[in-house]
Amino acid sequence: MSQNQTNNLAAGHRAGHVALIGRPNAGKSTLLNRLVGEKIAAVSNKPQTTRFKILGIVTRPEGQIALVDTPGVHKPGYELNRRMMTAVHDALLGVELVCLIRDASAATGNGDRFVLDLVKQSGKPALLLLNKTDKLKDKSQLLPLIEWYQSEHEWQAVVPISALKGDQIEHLLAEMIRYLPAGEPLFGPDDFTDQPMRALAAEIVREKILETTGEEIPYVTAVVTERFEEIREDYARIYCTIFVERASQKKIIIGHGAQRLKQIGISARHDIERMLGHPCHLELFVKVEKDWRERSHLLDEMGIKQ
Ligand SMILES: Nc1nc2c(ncn2[C@@H]2O[C@H](COP(=O)(O)OP(=O)(O)OP(=O)(O)O)[C@@H](O)[C@H]2O)c(=O)[nH]1
Ligand SMILES: [Mg+2]
Repeated sequence: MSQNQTNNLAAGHRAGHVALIGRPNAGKSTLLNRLVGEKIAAVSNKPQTTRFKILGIVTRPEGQIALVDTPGVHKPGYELNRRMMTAVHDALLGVELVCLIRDASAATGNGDRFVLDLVKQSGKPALLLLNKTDKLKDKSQLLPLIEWYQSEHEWQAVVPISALKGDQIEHLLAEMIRYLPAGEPLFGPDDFTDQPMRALAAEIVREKILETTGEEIPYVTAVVTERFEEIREDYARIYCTIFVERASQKKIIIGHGAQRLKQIGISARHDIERMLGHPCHLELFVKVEKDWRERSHLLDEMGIKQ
């Protein structure tokens, strides 16, 4: 054992994996980005934004948290959705602590019961995170919710938060670390995700599409980075393909006079450049691929694993 490792253990260092589980739109990816301090997951006001597990690493002197963001729990229809739900089950198996995230400003529905049952069945220690407290007029509105969840399950802690505004985030980190096992850091001090740059770039493009289009498009769109060329240390060329299912959807994404696609490209490039720390050239190509949500090889290519 190295001197560093001995020091870490003597200081009570803790480390482990923590899953973020919840209904679509509960704010899991917003919380992941907030805790990691980098934008690694796409966020949108449309449900089912996240499609695969995304690891985010939070390193503090007292512990290291490997956070696993997951797709929102929903009834799977297509192969895409079945894979999304497999990612949820997988995440639950591979962690030491589960965080159930609930939008505290929304009414309780069958979906909430379903998520609760998944957490219970996992048999893992769990924290209950009541998110979006900034939307509540009065914090006492949380009380019936807390009562219901506590009557259903034994939580290590209940933590009201606002992932968007950052309320109670340091307290939440301390609670997560507290329930992790003693151990050495699992990742290097500068690591913050398991996602390669090309995957992050594709997710940024997808987020911009969700931002600029209406209700129908999110579900039928996927983005793949076909080529990521690091021309110089300070310049990259990135080529992404946007998949849709029908010619009419392609028209929507491209927009009148190609204005929408241009807008998507500009705002995606802006975010990608910020992530890379240098300029890049971003080219977007829209392709109609009927039934891509059911086609295994395309889903594999998109990184949406079986
Ligand atoms: N007011 C408020 N909005 C929030 C908060 N957290 C997240 N949101 C918003 O809720 C919406 C959904 O956020 P996401 O982080 O994409 O939710 P998610 O749980 O990852 O959703 P899926 O990936 O679809 O399962 C976005 O519009 C966020 O800006 C919060 O604390 N307060
Ligand atoms: Mg998400």
